Amino acid sequence: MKEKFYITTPIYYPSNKMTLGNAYTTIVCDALARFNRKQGKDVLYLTGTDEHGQKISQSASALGKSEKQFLDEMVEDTKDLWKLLDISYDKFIRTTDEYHEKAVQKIFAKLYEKGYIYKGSYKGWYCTPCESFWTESQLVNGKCPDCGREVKFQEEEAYFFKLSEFSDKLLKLYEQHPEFLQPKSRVNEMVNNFIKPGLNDLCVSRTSVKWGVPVDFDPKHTIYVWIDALPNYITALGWGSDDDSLFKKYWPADVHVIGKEIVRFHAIVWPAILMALGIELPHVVFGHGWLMFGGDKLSKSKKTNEHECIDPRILAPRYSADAIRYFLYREIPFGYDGNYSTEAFLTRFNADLSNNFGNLVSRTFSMVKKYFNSIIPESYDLTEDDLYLKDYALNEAKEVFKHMEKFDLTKATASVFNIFTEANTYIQKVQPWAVAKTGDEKRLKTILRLLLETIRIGSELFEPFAPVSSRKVLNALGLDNKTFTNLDNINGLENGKELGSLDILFPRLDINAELESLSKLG
Ligand code: ME8
Repeated sequence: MKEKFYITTPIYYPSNKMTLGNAYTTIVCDALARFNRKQGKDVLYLTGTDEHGQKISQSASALGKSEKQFLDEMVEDTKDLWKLLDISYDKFIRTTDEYHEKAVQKIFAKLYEKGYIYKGSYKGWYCTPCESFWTESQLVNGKCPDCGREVKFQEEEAYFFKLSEFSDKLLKLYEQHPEFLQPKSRVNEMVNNFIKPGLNDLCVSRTSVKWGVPVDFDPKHTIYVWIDALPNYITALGWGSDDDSLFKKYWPADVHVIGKEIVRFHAIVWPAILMALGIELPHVVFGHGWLMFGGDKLSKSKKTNEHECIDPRILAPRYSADAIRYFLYREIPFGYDGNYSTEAFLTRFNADLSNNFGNLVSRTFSMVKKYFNSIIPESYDLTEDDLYLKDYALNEAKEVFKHMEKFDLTKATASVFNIFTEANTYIQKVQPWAVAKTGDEKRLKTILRLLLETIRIGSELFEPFAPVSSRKVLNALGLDNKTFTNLDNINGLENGKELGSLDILFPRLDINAELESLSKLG
């Protein structure tokens, strides 16, 4: 049986259109999903939307729409965006899907029966127009952080989850499974900021929120936020339904990829819920950093999102999804915060995609065309220069796998580009055009074959990150393999086969002209 790999994004709030920030996580997971598929694994890549709560109702009514109509439109926009960015998710869950709502009610009831959920009362600062509770520390100058109006201290009946009982078990989990929470620095954050000061029980129901899943045995309550959202990772697999075959096959998740601001919920609350239910824990929770723009976190509610120059819906058709994807993997050190700037994006586009990868492919293909009518030449004796490039490429290929094992997409893409850079250096060194003049056909054939093989290896490895351009190159090389093949040798191409034609992969940009035209957009 094939090894399985189950990967998830957070389920995003569709209270507003998805940003490049949400796209970031989805793009990251896509490379991991594609890489694992290319390793021959049976991959399930889950994403979706978190559709309950006051914010959704407010966003819908502000537009004069019902929640359902508003959500359907948002989900359509989200799915269109994922398509535009070549996201290869296998399943999309909506928390308003009936099977999810039923399974969440079942979880709530089960936790209640087992004594992990009890009835108490919730105290906080209530903003009547926003219908939202806030804690003291969330208030801004003593007023509602959303609308700035007066708040009043209020108490309401609510159910609580006994999170406080799980401190020791969680500490033991981090100790026994150091791989559970990554990057490592997040473990100290959890232990020092939350577990050591003492975990509070978690409020898991509200009577004031109408747009939510009702507690079936006490329907004036709706199930609040995390206990509705987190279980999506198991309900999507059919947990709690008549058909739980996917759950049996794919659970536990191999990795939940999330932003750092929700690590607390995934590394504390989620394992506690699973322990309480007696369900196995996910293998890894990876909390990546934030994508920043002009010093601010990119977020749905912030003005930065209104800049069209960072709207992936504008960027992708203009520069290709591959280019956006590559930039994010390469430029934002995976696991840490990183800046998005249009200038850095355009610069990388030219330097890496156009001048390095694109140029390597186009000059090699045009030499094979010029000297050998586009027929893939055979290889003869390798010189020292050839052996150096060969070993270099095969070694970097191994490095890519090591980095991916550690979820280090930034280093993985850097290793792929080391291969392209080295191949370009090799061309300058061995000067095939000069060899052509000497009439040494065997030598010329060997050089060009080695270059084609190096391009093959690089493109194979690049495919999970930049699927469209890499696949074009692989197809032009006559390959239609789905899984990684021949990454430990330079015999992956067929002698005598004709190369397919290739357009320019990444046409070089006039950076100043692009900056000017983008600045007019937003
Ligand atoms: O938190 N940089 O939904 P959400 C990096 N529904 N990642 C970013 C980002 C940025 N600037 N902005 C958003 C929720 N993200 C809950 C999750 S899961 C059971 C429930 C990504 O719409 C990142 O993955 O606010 C972050 O965790 C997520 O979007 C937040 O999405």
